[in-house]
Amino acid sequence: MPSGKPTRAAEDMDHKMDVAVTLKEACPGLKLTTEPSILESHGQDWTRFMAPAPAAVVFPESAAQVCALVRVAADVAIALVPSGGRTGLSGGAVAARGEVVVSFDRMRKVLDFNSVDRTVTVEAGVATAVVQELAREHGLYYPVSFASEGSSQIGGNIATNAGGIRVLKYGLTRDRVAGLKVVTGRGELLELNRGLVKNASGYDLRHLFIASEGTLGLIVEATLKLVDPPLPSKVLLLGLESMDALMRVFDSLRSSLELSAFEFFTDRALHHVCVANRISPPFDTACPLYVVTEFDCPDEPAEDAVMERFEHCFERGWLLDGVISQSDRQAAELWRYREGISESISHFPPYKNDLSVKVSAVPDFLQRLDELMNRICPDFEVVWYGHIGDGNLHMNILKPSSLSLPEFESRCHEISEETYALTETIGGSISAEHGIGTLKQPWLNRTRSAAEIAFMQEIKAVFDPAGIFNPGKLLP
Ligand code: 2HG
Ligand code: ZN
Repeated sequence: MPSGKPTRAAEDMDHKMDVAVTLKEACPGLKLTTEPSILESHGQDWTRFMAPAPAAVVFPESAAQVCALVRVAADVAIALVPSGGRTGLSGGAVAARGEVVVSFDRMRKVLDFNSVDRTVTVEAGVATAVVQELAREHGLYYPVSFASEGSSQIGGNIATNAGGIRVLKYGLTRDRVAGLKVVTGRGELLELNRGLVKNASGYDLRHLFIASEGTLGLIVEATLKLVDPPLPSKVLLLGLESMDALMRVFDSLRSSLELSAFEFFTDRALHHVCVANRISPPFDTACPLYVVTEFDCPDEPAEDAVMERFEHCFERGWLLDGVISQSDRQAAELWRYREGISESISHFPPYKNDLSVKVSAVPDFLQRLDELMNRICPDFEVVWYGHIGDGNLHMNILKPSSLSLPEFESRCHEISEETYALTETIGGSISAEHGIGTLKQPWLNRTRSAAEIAFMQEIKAVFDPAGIFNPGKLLP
């Protein structure tokens, strides 16, 4: 028998077993697993840069079980990583250091629909698409929408303040949250804002939990505001001549149309979507840039306004080509060119940037970023797309097959230094809608001042005194 000090791997294994045994004893009704395939699936999100290594995954079924779990975890210092649909792109739901993953897969109840308040109250594990469907069934609309809405969960949407393609008209997840129930690091259940429209009774703690990335507490329930169903709409897919034309077209269209989305992508992005989905490009003319935009189009005057705007842009040389949807089916086909991009490049894998600047700064930002990429990484393929009507650019750097994942990551870190320095100069953010997680954490100071970060750390210590919630994420 070998003797001497236990190895690091053996210590890790012992720690994981201790954690599982402690939780099993202290929380007898809580479903817990250490099954390797579930540790792997539930210990990661869609980022591919960290290996999952949780000690266990737990599946609470009620807020009371979450409270009990947190009390035990705080007592014996067990780190908890909240996990929703795990569609995140910044490593916020990754458990790579022997943490316990708290999955909300068994908290999927719809608790209430109120037609007078126009709200729906759901447990945290309810999928975004279920809320959308529920709203539709009641003749209303839940406007937060993005490609992963079928599997992403409301708790995760709130924890990252998810955006998506309709922010231009309807705002972010934050704008939809009328009330929250959260479990703090002391194991207390807080009910925040109670679904009220007006509530001038002091600090609105609800907003601290939105975009907190699981670092302040566990969201167990949410009351969400629904809106009127949208008017009939149409989708335009446009081919553009230059980045400069992009914002001119945006300005021109929104001067007379009610836009609900204005999304862009480059020819490289189009190439990957077409290859992955075996579809043809939309136009015979190859264009450097494309826009998918959706707008209310309830009647003939609205259709006339679209044609008038299209001709205006075309005559000025901003547009090279365009097609307008004639049916819902065609609208969905046009959206596919934009919505399919992320998945079509996921196998490389890409290194993701989720940048935002003020809309007025978009042209300057795009041009300077393009120059920067050409200077510092001409050897990499960089794919651009995003919600450019909100000032949000998704810049994906694709891993060449010649580099290992760690080599690629280290090059991307060097690139990030410069990308984020530029973003800071322009007054932007290094995360528009994906969160900071672990991937962007080293650069938080490019977007938040030292004083802000210090306040954020103090706030965390108030809600999570034992430091058990998602340690290492968001904050240094
Ligand atoms: C999107 O807008 C998503 O498609 C994913 O936010 C962005 O893949 C990305 O970088
Ligand atoms: Zn996006």
